[in-house]
Amino acid sequence: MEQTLVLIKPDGMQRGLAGTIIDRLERRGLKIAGMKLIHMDEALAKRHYGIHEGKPFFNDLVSYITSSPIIAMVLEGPNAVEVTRKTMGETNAGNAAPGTIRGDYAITIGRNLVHGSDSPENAVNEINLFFKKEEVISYGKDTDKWVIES
Ligand code: IDP
Ligand code: MG
Repeated sequence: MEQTLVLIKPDGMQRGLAGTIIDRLERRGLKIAGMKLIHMDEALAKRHYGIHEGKPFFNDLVSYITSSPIIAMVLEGPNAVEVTRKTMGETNAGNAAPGTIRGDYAITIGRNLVHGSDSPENAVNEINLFFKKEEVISYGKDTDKWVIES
């Protein structure tokens, strides 16, 4: 089953939206396969956002993501990467559709509450960056058959 990395960013934590964000994703049918509270350091931030190095917002992005503890999660489900990003809404929260996490709780691109991997390949790399193998647990739930037809 596909997995993705989700981060509840510092604004989500500071605004007390962690429970709401987890609730949205969990109720969608995604299963929590890993979860931890961490305070990202600069080195981890630069690795995680390495693709954006050199862009005008890069330094602010690193400051922002290291400014408070965050929750890192591995979520699992069919098409988990795309389903998570659709549930999150557009990167620029000001354009995000109502009904999405960003569209309901955020209004700018620089404080958009949540991160989700953008491809299955990147999801594997990002999960390995944040989680040891034994910290990610795949398990069945009695409700699985009511969420995913077999
Ligand atoms: P994503 O988080 O939706 O995948 P990316 O383009 O990968 O979006 O950008 C990573 C993060 O960098 C965004 O979520 C946002 O926090 C920040 N970011 C991207 N573009 C801008 C910008 O133009 N100004 C400020 N921050 C930005
Ligand atoms: Mg991205």
